[in-house]
Amino acid sequence: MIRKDVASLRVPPNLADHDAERRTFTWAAARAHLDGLPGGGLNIAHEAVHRHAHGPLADHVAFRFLGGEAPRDVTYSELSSLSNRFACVLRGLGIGRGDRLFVLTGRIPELYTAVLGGLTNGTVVSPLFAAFGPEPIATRLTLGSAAVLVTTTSQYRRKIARIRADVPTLRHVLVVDDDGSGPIPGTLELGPVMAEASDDVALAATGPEEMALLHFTSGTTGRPKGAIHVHEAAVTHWSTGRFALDLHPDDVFWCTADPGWVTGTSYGIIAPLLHGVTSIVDAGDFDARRWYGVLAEHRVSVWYTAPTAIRMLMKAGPELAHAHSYPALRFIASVGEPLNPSAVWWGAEVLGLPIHDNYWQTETGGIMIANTPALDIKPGSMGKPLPGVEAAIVRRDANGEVRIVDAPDEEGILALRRGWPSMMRGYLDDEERYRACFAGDWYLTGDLATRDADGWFWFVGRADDVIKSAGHLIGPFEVESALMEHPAVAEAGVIGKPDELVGEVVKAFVLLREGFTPGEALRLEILAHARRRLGAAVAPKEVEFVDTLPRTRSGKIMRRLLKARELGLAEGDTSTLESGG
Ligand code: 6R9
Repeated sequence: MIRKDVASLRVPPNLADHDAERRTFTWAAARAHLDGLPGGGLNIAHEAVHRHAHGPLADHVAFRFLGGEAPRDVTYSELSSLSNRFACVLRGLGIGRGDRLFVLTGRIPELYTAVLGGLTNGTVVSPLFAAFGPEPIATRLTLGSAAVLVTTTSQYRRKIARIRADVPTLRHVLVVDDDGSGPIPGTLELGPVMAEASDDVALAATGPEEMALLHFTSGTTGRPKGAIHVHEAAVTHWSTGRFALDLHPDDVFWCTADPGWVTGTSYGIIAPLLHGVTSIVDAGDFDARRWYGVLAEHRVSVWYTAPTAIRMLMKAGPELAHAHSYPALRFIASVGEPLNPSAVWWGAEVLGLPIHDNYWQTETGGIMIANTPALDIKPGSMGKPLPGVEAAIVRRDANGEVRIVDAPDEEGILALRRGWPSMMRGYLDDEERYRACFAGDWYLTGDLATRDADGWFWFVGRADDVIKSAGHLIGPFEVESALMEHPAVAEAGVIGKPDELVGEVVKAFVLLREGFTPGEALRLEILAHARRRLGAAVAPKEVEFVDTLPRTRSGKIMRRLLKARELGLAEGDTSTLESGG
């Protein structure tokens, strides 16, 4: 246990007494910290940007973009103006409220402008991960009925050109020229159209329950699910920014997640802006030496990162960390996958600050369970439910009824009582899968966990076959489908193979068609095929040829059995798997 002494914290935490705040907190009171719009409306872009642009924060830096030749600072008033210009561009193209805007770029300023400009215009925004290959991109653009896409010339030429015809709803593509390759027929160059656009546009008077963001996430089977989030979600982003990330006005905040994943949007864009703080955006990939440099040089005070990154820093050795000092750093949080107790301690020893694990999902829109600054840390635990959040461990009884498990330390499904503002409002066009997530008032996360006698929650494993690799959620079905498009592949079963560094790596078991023989050349060819289609973020790292794939009587591939074999467990003994996965 890491004991906290609130009096000794350099900055008094926003949440001085976790349990006491939970007793008095109301969402209505949190909502009162936002402006709202006349007539009961709410717009995330107004709360995050425009209201600050006309107040004392106008000249405060909203984003510091790293990755170009020199850091580029964008103030709240500049961000507001750029977002308005982008909204004006959309309007000029006939893109309005409820239309769908997708963004596929690296972490460049245009991504942030497009997201906030889209929201300003009342357009629904869906950021995609730039390391997706053409197939996951096409699937998401199609499911989401994309009307407009913002991307770069390099992404366009490599991925969009070949799938564009498959997405008939896609009316406009705006490109940022990132490789000097010049105009592409059928696209508009973003720079020039932005230069011509006016920044004097009326904010869309969106309602709190109007769709704002669409985040795709993966399930065990079938197509990706588009989790619908509404403008009201900003209330959770505000309160979790305050309580779980402890944001204070002078903070320099660095969320290392990409907006193509939910963390990078909720906490890489919205929450810090709601609090009027300065955020660091680093366009580069992980690099231990550079990351320590960013923390030190830009005087990051609150840092939100992920277990894989922390494990990579641990591996890089303490010397690199000690090449700098971090006098500004005061709070470190982590999310996305289980955080090893040793990583919590590593933070305390090497950086002088323990790492604070927290838990949530694409569906929950914001942090639900957290180790907050004043709360003692039990390393290995995800912490306690935040103010406004009620969590429980539940199980189905013999009749299929969901029952709350009251006894401590009993494993069951982690459930959250519905009612927090950033809960998804549905899966796009998939009412059935959405309904299946609930039992009465309880949202079932699909994660297995325990709660101890003191009320701390402990992650046990996922109840399904979804893979978490480097914090990124990957659906095995999407990978299997892409593999089966290779002429040699008859069938494929895909699992997450435990990995010390990235949590799990994607591994595929492949059954070849008649006439193809296993061999190194074919294995590499299948790996390359998958990488081309799916992109580096999703493609398997390992392919193993098999003679048979284990199946249920109904013909479904038993991924759990594949995993048991991989782990050298007795095949009948998949119970260990359930809790270990
Ligand atoms: C925010 C985000 C959600 C899944 C979730 C769980 C896993 C998230 C975790 C954690 C252990 C934590 N997860 N936080 N597992 N400890 N602190 O990651 O959203 O990409 O939708 O993933 O990630 O399995 O259900 P998303």
